[in-house]
Amino acid sequence: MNVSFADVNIRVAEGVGIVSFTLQKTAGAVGPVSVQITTVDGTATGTRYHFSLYSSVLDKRIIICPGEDYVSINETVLFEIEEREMIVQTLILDNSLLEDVEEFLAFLTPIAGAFPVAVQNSIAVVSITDNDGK
Ligand SMILES: [Ca+2]
Ligand SMILES: [Ca+2]
Repeated sequence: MNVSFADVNIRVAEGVGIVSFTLQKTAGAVGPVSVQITTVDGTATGTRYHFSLYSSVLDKRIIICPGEDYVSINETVLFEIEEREMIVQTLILDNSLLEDVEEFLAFLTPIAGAFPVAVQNSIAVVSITDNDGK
């Protein structure tokens, strides 16, 4: 059984809000299998933590992501027997800095389980295009 990124070259605008990775399971439908999806910084800088605070002015809670460009992923993804495709999403952070196109990588790695799984097209590159230029 194989799990792969459907698209290994993903281009998003900084203001897009969310980036989606489509994971596809092919070559057989036996058994639940797990893979790990992990992001690694390139020129784009991720964050692994958030904090929240309450704004009495807005009467709302505000979630702050102190990273600069996107929220990192380090998740185990389980495909059930019948599942062929899954989408993993994370946040792209819209700052107000004028920047070049920045990139980060997402990796798929197999997790040993009852059913063997291999990964193909296991590296996806996300390019974030700045939206603060003139
Ligand atoms: Ca911006
Ligand atoms: Ca920017």
